[in-house]
Parts: sequence; structure tokens; C-alpha cells
Amino acid sequence: MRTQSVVVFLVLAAVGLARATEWWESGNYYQIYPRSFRDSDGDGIGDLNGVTEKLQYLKDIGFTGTWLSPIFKSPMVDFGYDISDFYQIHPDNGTMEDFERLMPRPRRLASRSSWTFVPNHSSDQSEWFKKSVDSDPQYKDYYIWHDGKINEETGEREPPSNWGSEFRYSAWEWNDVRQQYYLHQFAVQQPDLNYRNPVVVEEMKNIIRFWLAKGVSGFRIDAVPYLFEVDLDRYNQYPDEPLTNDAEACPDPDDHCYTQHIYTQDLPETIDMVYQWREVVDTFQAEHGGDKRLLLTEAYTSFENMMLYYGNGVRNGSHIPFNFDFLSNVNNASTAGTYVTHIKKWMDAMPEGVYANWVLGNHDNKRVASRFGVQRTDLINILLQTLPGHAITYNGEELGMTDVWISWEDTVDPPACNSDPEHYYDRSRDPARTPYQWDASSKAGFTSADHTWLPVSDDYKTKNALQQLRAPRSHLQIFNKLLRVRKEPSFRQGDLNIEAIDDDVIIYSRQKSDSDLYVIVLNLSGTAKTIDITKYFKLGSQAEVITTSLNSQHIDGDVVNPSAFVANPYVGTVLVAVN
Ligand SMILES: *[C@@H]1O[C@H](CO)[C@@H](O)[C@H](O)[C@H]1NC(C)=O
Ligand SMILES: *[C@@H]1O[C@H](CO)[C@@H](O)[C@H](O)[C@H]1NC(C)=O
Ligand SMILES: *[C@@H]1O[C@H](CO)[C@@H](O)[C@H](O)[C@H]1NC(C)=O
Ligand SMILES: *[C@@H]1O[C@H](CO)[C@@H](O)[C@H](O)[C@H]1NC(C)=O
Ligand SMILES: CC(=O)N[C@H]1CO[C@H](CO)[C@@H](O)[C@@H]1O
Ligand SMILES: [Ca+2]
Ligand SMILES: [Ca+2]
Repeated sequence: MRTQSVVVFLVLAAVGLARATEWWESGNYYQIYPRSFRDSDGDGIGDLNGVTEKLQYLKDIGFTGTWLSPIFKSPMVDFGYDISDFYQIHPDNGTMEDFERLMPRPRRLASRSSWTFVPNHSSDQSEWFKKSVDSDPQYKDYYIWHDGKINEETGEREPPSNWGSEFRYSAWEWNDVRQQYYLHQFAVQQPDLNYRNPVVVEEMKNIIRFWLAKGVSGFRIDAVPYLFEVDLDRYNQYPDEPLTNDAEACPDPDDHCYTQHIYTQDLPETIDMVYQWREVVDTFQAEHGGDKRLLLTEAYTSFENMMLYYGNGVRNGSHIPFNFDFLSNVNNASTAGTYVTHIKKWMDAMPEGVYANWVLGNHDNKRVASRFGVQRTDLINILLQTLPGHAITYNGEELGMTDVWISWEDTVDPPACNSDPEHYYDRSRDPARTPYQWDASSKAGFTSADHTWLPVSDDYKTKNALQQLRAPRSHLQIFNKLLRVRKEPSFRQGDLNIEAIDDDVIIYSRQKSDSDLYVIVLNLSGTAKTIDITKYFKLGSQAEVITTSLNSQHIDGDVVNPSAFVANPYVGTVLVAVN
């Protein structure tokens, strides 16, 4: 929505803004989607050895850390988000030896790996679940079981409540053997673990300790808001959730949005669990020393909760509670003021001693170039890399990869497959998950196989890593430049002064006292106007272009006059004062 011109000005005081000094601070994280990153053994599916093979490439671009989707043993109903053994690696991904080969490398390459941990549920093929079905005393209460209720009119047995699964239909599934319903907030094959059982809580902590001991640098914890459901002890029955009553946006009772998830999401207990996991990680650190281990959390939740994930002043939580503001609240129609409002809101609300973080894309959302428009690709990457704190990049964004059209026949993502040929596309996450484009050879150099699990994008011959490494100017070259300039004190430790000068133009500075003054100008689109940057920042009579979008009239190294600066449409530019 385009609104009235908003002017927002933000000066961050030096006090309270944490100063990056350690490797992970002000870090640059790369989300690898391994299934599509690099296939080492020619079966058309990316794997761990493929990741190992390409770590040097990531280091050369300048990333400080990576995180991977799950690699645990799994029947792969939901691409490894349905774990059947949290202590084993899935054979498709490689062996424990492959894993151990990968482990010391990230350190040598100064690129650390974090591992996705999906604690909300296991697979129904897990030994835990099988034993729970058989009412084995140790595992009986590992999951959430219930008799259901009898419909007074029909006399039939019904699920305990109206709770819906994220993947549509009831979140309760009848089990014939145990003669009870079990809860699954995601797929039927993903029974929710029972976090009200202290044995389960301890088991999950042991899993964290196990992988820390194997050498992982951290955990990305998935789907945190779903950990806890309302405590049955407080009610006679699991209570129904209120209806959304939005006939327009959500008319279908089988859809997850049909009810408000007040009993199944964002319970205060989930935040406490994150604090407990942080204690596990910190205790491990204290006992074993070495590199900092990190906790990253993924939660689509309220702003207030996001801040609580950092910590509550007494206890610490996530080092990086993923900031999804740019995914959820900013889009290709947002004004400059909207961007600035969201940036300022996060910076102002953070507790002391933590770092901001910015996520622009991931495997669950449309790609940056497709969301914000291809022309804004560099501008958005420039924004991500020049804000204070951690930048999190989803693989392929550095090349400007776009969403790929996937036919109904080729669709594999469960929420899309559960839909129909008419509606699947909007529900599918496949378009953002296609194979990484390495070079112009067959299948974009992703695999030696003739067939890939998702189709390779048609544009791989002209848009690929090798071509962009060789070209004098490319999305990747800009990215690389940004990652280098981020190491400067003004970016690592400098203040942020940011302003939307009208609906279209964002301007901000990054500076640490006695270090260089950098000014970034982003032109989201706009009406003709030449701006006098010196009205906002003391750039003097000359400024040098550090880097700028491909579609800019300038190139890196140009010297410009800041008092009559023109940023072309959709162009971002990083300038530095010339003394
Ligand atoms: C593990 O293998 C599964 C199934 O092929 C795949 O979906 C997943 O991306 C792989 N993960 C890694 C880290 O290789
Ligand atoms: C929380 O983290 C801060 C550093 O950010 C540290 O000074 C403090 O001791 C930690 N608190 C606890 C309870 O671990
Ligand atoms: C912007 O978003 C609208 C709707 O969300 C879409 O129709 C349009 O194509 C998008 N533009 C770009 C450049 O992506
Ligand atoms: C932004 O782009 C428009 C092109 O549509 C241009 O006319 C305008 O001068 C640019 N704004 C700035 C501040 O450079
Ligand atoms: C945010 C979210 O839903 N993340 C994951 C939660 O778990 C499901 C099912 O395992 C995954 O599909 C999601 O990606
Ligand atoms: Ca493979
Ligand atoms: Ca749960």
C-alpha cells in the first residue's frame, strides 16, 4: 500500500548498541538448502558431500556461517522435517563419516555450520512413536494422545477438538492400534512430541548435546511456536479454538487459517524452552571452550514474542531470533517509510547486548527477485548487507535467482500436493527450491544425472555462479563487494542513521567515530528528483561509489558529487566520503 509520504529519522545512540568483535557477531549467514545445492553422487538430489565440495566457494564470497536444512534420518514425507532418528543421518545425505569429514572443514574455512533441529514433532516411523503406539512404559507419553469425544447426537467418536493441521484437515489422527487420537500440527506422519513430559524435554536436550559434541557450531530451531499446546490438566477437554470468521480470506474449514490458534501456538512455555536450550548450549560452551555455539530460532510470531526470544533480562534466549519483518511486512509496493519504520522498530526494541538480524528470504517464501521485482535484486541485497547486525541470505539470492514455474505434475511440496491443480501454485514452496545454478553445463552443474528432483530454471545458461564470477559486473560481484566492505569498523560497529526522504528514497549512514563515513542511497522507484545528500550527511564535495546496482549509471570507483546525486530507478548505491 502506498501511503502519504512518511519521514522517519533514527539516530541510534552508541550506548546499548552491542559492538561486534567475535566471529559470529555482525555475521553473514548463508542458508543452504542441501537438496538443491550440489549433488555429489549423481542421483539428482543434493547431499552433504556436495555441501563440503562447495564450502570454499562460500568462503570466497565472504560468508561467515551457514545453516543447513535437516539431515537426520527420515522417511522424507516432508523433506527431512519428519525425523525418525534424531541421532542418525539420513542415508540420502551421506554417512556419519561424511558428516565428520564436513565438520572440521567449516572451522578451517572459517565458515561455521549450524544444523536445523525440528523439535516439535518426530516422524511416525520413529522408534519412539512405534513404542508409544504400543504403550511401551518409557514412550507411552512421548506424544499427545487422547480418546476423543463422543458426539451426543450421532454417538460417534470424534477428534478431541477442532484443531487444524498446518497442512490442512484435522490435527488429530486416529490410531487403530492404540485406539486413541494423536496430535500432529503438521503432516499426519509428523506426530507432535509431548513437551509436558519431562522425559521428552530431557531427550531433546540430549540430542542438542550429542550434536554439539560432534562439532556443530549451532542449531537453527524450527517451528518453535508449535512446541506446546494448552495443558490438558487445566481443562476437562482440549478446548476448541475460536473461528477466524473471515469468509473472504479463509472460507474453507479444512484450512489452518479457519481457526485462531490460541491453544496450539505461542504459549509462554515455548519461550521458556528456548531459554532452557540456551542454557544447554552455554553450559556446553563453558565445559568445552572453543568457538562460540549459537542458537538460531525460527518463529513466525508477534513482535513482542520475538523480543522475548532474545531474552527477558534475567535469562538469555536465542542469539538470532530470525527477524522476518522483511518477509512478512515489506513487499514490492511498500514505501520507503514502511521499510524504515520496520528497521527502526526492531533496532529500538532489542534488549541490550544483542544483535539485530535481517532475513530476506528462505526456503518457505518466494525469492527476493520475485517478491521485490528483478530490478530491485541488488538494491535489496545492498540493504541486507549494510544494516547493523546479522545478515541471513538464502542460497541463490546472491545470484539473483528467481522463482521457477513448476507444473502440477512436477510439484512435490506437501501443502501444494494436498491441494488441487487450480490452487496448488500459491501453496507451493517448490518455485524457490530449484537447483542452484553453478554453471552453463547440463543441469546447471548441479548434478551429473539426467533428472533432478525439481526442474532446473530455464535461465541457468545466462544466470549462474561461474558466469557471474567471470563477469566484470554481476549480482555476485556486488554481493562479494558488500561482504568485504561489511568488515570495515563503520559497518561492524558503527551507528545507523536512517531516514525515508519521501515515498521512494531511503538514505542512511553507517559510521563509527574516527572511521569512514558511509552513506547508502536506495531508490525504490520514484519521481524525478536529484537529492542533495549533504543536507543529511557530511559527505563533503566528493564521494566514491563503493558499489551500486547493475542497473546504475555509475560503476564501482566512480567519484560523484553528493550535493547533486541521482540514483537511477530501483538502484542502491553505497558511497564513502573522500577526504
Ligand atoms: C537429505 O536428504 C534428503 C532426501 O533426499 C533431502 O531432502 C535433504 O535436503 C538432504 N539434506 C542434506 C543436508 O543433504
Ligand atoms: C546473558 O548474556 C549476557 C551477554 O550478552 C551475559 O552478560 C549474561 O551473563 C547472560 N546471562 C545469563 C543468565 O547467562
Ligand atoms: C508486485 O506485487 C504484485 C502483487 O503482489 C504483483 O502483481 C507484481 O507483479 C509485483 N511486481 C514485481 C515487480 O514483482
Ligand atoms: C529515483 O529514480 C527516478 C527514476 O524514476 C529518478 O527520476 C529520481 O531522480 C531518482 N531519485 C533519486 C533520489 O535519485
Ligand atoms: C515455520 C515452519 O512451519 N517450519 C517447518 C515446521 O515444520 C514443518 C513440518 O515439519 C516444515 O514443513 C516447516 O518448514
Ligand atoms: Ca545425491
Ligand atoms: Ca507441539
